[in-house]
Amino acid sequence: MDAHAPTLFACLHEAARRHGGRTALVCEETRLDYATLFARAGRLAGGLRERGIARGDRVLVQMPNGVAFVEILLACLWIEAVPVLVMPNQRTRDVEALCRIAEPVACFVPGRTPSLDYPDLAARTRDAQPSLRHVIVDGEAGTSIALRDIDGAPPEPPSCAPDDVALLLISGGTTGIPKLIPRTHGDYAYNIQAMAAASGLAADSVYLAVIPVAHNFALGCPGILGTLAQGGTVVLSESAGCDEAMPVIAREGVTHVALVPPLAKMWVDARDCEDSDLSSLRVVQVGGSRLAPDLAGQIEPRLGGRLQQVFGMAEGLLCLTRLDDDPDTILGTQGRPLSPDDVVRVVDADGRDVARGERGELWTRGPYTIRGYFRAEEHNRQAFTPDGFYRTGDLVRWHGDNLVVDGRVKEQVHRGGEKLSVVEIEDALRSLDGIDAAKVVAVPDDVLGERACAFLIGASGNLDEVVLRSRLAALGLSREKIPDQFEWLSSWPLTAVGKIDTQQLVPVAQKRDR
Ligand code: OOB
Repeated sequence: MDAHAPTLFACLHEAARRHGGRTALVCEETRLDYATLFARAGRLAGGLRERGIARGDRVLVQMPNGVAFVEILLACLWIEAVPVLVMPNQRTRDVEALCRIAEPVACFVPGRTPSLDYPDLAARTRDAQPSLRHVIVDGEAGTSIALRDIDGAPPEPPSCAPDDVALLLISGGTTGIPKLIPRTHGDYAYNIQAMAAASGLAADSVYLAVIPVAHNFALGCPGILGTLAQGGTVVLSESAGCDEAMPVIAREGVTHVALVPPLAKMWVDARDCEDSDLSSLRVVQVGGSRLAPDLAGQIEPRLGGRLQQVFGMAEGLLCLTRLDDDPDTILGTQGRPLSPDDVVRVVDADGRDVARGERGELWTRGPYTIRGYFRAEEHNRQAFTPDGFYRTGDLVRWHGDNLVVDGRVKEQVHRGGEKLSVVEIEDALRSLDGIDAAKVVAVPDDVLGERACAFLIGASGNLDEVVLRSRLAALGLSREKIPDQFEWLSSWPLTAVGKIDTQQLVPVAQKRDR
């Protein structure tokens, strides 16, 4: 990274200086202007430093969408401590595993909520994790430290370098132990600024965060940090439900919002009865998992605002449709890389480039993509090539200048001798009357190696399997692509950020007697 590139902290600090009196944050009844937000973050930074938290120390942050999240993040950057951003509903097992790798000296948690006693959990983690000296609670603290009691004179702004690690993100994978992703000041500053430009976000924009801001999408694509670096207004909502979020869009004149596909579906369906004025919306970003073309087509008519598909990963690479792309590109592709310096290869199982337009695994290297996970040498040898490409595990193909994502390499069903694309089967299923949503997973099978199990959601009740098979055949789906098993659900199991959690579906399919 160029030594003169701006750092993440400098981008944000400069925006605060330029836009002091403008509204930076809105959360329920709280409204903070830039000057007040930075004054509060500075005092928190001073208090943390007085407690001995120093440059390079890792600090676990497991906070919901709220003002405290932003203040804590800014305070950490201020004293050059490295926040480890954990999703509020990330499982305890994950958090403990992350602690063993990151060895944080402090952790920030909310007060007790109806669903989880965060302070109690954090205190127990502290007992098991010798590095963890401070448990800081935004609420009733008990034996821990209350966030409101941390206060000190604001330190001098830091003089960090672009290559310094600014924050650690958590990998999105749902298998195994999550990995820590070191994002630097320089790469993340580029990330938020280039994404702000590509999504038309400027000082007069209002960004609504409904998915967890600990996730790269709502944090920096352009997310809350991209908005703050532009002098725009961030509106934080802890709930993504239409009844709460849509009136907020109307009240605050929200221009930008980011959704994951299951949430986009909920919002589109809600418009049958939810009639808040959404006419302020300019851009609706959807990403995180595959957006089916039929749902993509309903975003603009039902929510207003331009659809922008975002195919991204916490490891770096961001692909996105541009606001002035033609409708076929916006509805049918996941866009093209953010930076002209992103290098994308589409390769076969032996790592050879496939012909343009053929499907293969995406490998990438570029100015804001990591070259290795934090403290994971062994895993890094598999996840990165010797010349620095990140093996994403995503199956993609070029469609003109844009990429189409066809699922994950490991999600293909290896049935008998064939490799089946789950996306093709899901699209066929969803086109049938009575099926609202479909997810096909590969299930280990004694006879076939793997079989295809289709999980289905339909408002009008379960359809008979024989009928389903004949309808799929009538669509022209070849025999081996017709799922071996069908299971009906009333709702999806979701990951911490709200994607469908396929890992939870496999055991359900396995349990069923066949
Ligand atoms: C985002 O980041 P992660 O790290 O939670 O997950 C990354 C993975 C990708 O490798 C891909 O498998 C999947 O999520 N994914 C998509 C997708 N966007 C992400 N699959 C299909 N279509 C898409 N549009 O999920 C993320 C980070 C930044 C911006 C947006 C999403």
